[in-house]
Amino acid sequence: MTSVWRFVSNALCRITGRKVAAPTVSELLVDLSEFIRLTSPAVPDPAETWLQSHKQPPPSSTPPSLAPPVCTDEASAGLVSSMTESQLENPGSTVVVSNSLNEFTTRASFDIKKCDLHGLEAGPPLKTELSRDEGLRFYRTMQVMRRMELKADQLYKQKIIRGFCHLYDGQEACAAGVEAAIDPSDHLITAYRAHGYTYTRGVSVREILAELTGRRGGVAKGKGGSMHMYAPNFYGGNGIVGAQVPLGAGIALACKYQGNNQICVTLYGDGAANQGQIFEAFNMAALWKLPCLFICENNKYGMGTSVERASASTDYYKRGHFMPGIRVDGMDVLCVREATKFAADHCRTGKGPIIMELQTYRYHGHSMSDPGVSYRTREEIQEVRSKNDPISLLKERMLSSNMASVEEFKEIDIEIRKEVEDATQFATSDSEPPLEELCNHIFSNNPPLQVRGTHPWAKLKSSS
Ligand SMILES: Cc1ncc(C[n+]2csc(CCOP(=O)(O)OP(=O)(O)O)c2C)c(N)n1
Ligand SMILES: [Mg+2]
Repeated sequence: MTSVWRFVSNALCRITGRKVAAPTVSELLVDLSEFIRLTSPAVPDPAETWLQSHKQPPPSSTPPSLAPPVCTDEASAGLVSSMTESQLENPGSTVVVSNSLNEFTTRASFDIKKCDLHGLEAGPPLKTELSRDEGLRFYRTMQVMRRMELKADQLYKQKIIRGFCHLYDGQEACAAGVEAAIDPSDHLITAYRAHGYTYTRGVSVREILAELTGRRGGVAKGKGGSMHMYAPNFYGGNGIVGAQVPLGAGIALACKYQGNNQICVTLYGDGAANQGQIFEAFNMAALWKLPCLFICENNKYGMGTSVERASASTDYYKRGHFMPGIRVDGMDVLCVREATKFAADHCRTGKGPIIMELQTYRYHGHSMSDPGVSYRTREEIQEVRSKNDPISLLKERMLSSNMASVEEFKEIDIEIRKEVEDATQFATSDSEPPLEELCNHIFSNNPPLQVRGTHPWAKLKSSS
């Protein structure tokens, strides 16, 4: 044992340049962490990358301190290996960092922000539990969305992606938290800012990016683009502001009619919240007690107009008037998950629809043609990034409660980078759909369902 100790200690001295062998466990650990720091080039924070691409200095302050977790379970020791990025780029190089020794907490409970309530006596809980596996899964899901959007930004600027393109970075906790609280067999419909939900509904990064570049391997065979992606129980991707809300109520009507205990999550923005058709949909959903969870993703702006300038009341969770509502911290994935569980349960138990307002923020401008800094200050964006970023919040929580290590997050980041790079490779090399496919795959059934007066394209044959 002593000789092993001396061997490891001496090896570390050689690597880290330390003159005397580390005599204590803590000194050895310091050496080890220094070694990891020296040999692992920092994975650039996506926030920094984005800011740099926008000629901005990186945010200076660190994420806020979080409520101390109450550990409920002790973990077994975990072995975490961390490959450096240079190793990824040069598979032949041999630097592998192993930091075993971590005793991870497998489950912890966290305080979450109280939701504001409308027409309800009780709301979601103020504490929630998180397992290490769930936490890592949330981190991964959000980080994939972030990286995918940053890649879309880059491809757009290179003119490889054309047309409309609305990015979702900043809002990742909404999609990850909602999806964690519903079942894949539940239904979901959203507006044009749809890349995040397309991913959480099960579409791969590869199919999403290939759709954005208009290639045949895209999820809509390269014919839909950014705003028109679909998957099982996912109805897009809708470009007309607010139009998806009555559709969502219709899907909820189908759920009720079929008695299958499913719900429809119907998402819209703060800008859409002022549209007339939203209130018509609310009325019918409440009248018929439809299992519809209306979610207003309040990201503070509709195009270049702030909510204060656009809305007589910015209490979007109260907009249903006769319908109950909750206002939720949409930057905290745990808060979103708990609130969605509560709201979904409300719908499923026959109480009818409910509104959930998720308070969130979009980092990018409205679309790729909007730099996003003429109607808000750069400082405002940086403030949110540095104090309220959904990914950093979760990461800090998990680190401060010993649920994962820095190296482990780094390793996940490297895997994700690779996944996104591979997807980009595909999305830029796959072929475009051939012209003879232009009129195919328009209808889901073949022959198309005849609806009197609504099929001016009836002469086109569908071969879906
Ligand atoms: C019926 C209709 N009116 C106007 C537009 C133009 N438009 C596109 S997005 C948008 C703002 C919507 O903002 P919000 O609902 O807050 O969604 P966000 O972009 O913030 O996700 C507007 C006015 C449109 N697409 N459809
Ligand atoms: Mg908005």
